[in-house]
Amino acid sequence: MSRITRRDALAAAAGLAAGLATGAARAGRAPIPFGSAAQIETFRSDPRYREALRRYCSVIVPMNDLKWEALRHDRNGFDFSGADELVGFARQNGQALRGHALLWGMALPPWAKEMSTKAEAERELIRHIETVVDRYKGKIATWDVVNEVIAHEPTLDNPYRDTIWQRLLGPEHIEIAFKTAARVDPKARLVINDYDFEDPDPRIAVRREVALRIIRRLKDKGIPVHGLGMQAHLYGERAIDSHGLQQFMLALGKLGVDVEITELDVIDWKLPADPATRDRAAASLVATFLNAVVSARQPKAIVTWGLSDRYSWIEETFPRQDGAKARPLPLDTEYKPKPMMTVLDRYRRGTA
Ligand code: 9MR
Repeated sequence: MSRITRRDALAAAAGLAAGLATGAARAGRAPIPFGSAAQIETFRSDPRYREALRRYCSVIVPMNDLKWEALRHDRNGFDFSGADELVGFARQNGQALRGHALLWGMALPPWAKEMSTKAEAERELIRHIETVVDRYKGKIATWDVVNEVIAHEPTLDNPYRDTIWQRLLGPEHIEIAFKTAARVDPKARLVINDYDFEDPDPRIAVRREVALRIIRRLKDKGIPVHGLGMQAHLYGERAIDSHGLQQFMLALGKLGVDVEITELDVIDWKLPADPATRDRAAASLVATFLNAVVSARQPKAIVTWGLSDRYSWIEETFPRQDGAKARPLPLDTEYKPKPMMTVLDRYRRGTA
C-alpha cells in the first residue's frame, strides 16, 4: 500500500479545486434524489400513474392537497384526507416527502381571501402552520414554507408579491411563516420556493437578488431557512442563463442555503409541432439547465411537476396555437419514457 504524502495530498486538493473552478462535470457525481408532484384525483383514478410514481420517484410532493384551498374548506376545520392518502403512499414506498406550501397568495378558500385585519391574518397563518406542520412532523422532512412571495417583476424597492399576506402583514409574513414552522418542527428543512430564476432577462436578475435579500434578512434575524426551491417551469422559447445561474448558486452557498429543483417541466407552447423534435428540444433545455445548476451546487432534489404528459397544468395555461397536446414532462401520455427522462436518469443515478 502506498503512503499518501503531503505533496500528493496537496496535488489532489489542487486538482479538486481546479475541477470545481471549471465546474467540470465528472462521472461518479453523487446521485440526486428524484421525484414528482402527485395529484390526488389522478392518483385515485389511474393505476398506471401510481405505478409510475412508485417506479421513478424517491420523493413525492402532494401537488395541491397541502394548499389552504384543499385543507381549509372552512375557518375552523382541517381536511387532511387527500394529503394523508399521498403521505401514506409515499411512506409505504419508502419515499421522502416535500410539503407544498404553507403560505401562498393563491389557492386560498373564500373565507381566507376575506380576512381584513393584521391580527386576524397573523392568527390564522400561525394556527395553520402549527396544525399542518405538527400533523406531519417526522413524516414531511422538507417544507415549501413560502411560495411565490417575490413580485413577478420586482424592483429592489418593491420586491414582494401583492397577496393578502403582504397586504395585511407586510414583509413580516415571510418571517412569521418561517419562525412558526421552525418552532413546531425544529428538524424540518425549510425552503423558500419561487419561479423565474433561469433566463437572461434583467427581470430575472432582480428576482434572484430579491431572493438573496430575503434569505439574508431571515438569517440576520436568526430565523432558520435551509433552502431555495427553484420551480423551474422552463420556457421552450427562452434561453438558459447558465452563468447567471451559476453565480446565483454560489451566492446561495455563501449564505449557507441549499438549492432544490421543485416543479420542473417544459412550457412547450412555442416549440416545433413534430413530437420527436419537440421532445428533443425539451430534453436539451432541461439538460442545459441542470448542467448549469450542478456545475455550481449539488441540488438536494430534482422534482418534476407531474410525470406523464397525460396530466399537466401546462396544457391549460400555455395552450399551443396548433391545438396539439402539450409535452412538458418526462413520460409521454402512455407512460413511455421520453428523452427528458434519459437526462433526468443521469442525475438520479449519479452518472451525469
Ligand atoms: O399544478 C397545480 C394545479 O393543479 C392547481 O390547480 C394550481 C392552483 O392550486 O396550482 C398548480 O401548481 C402550481 C404550484 O402550486 C406553484 N407553482 C406554480 C404551479 C403551476 O401553476
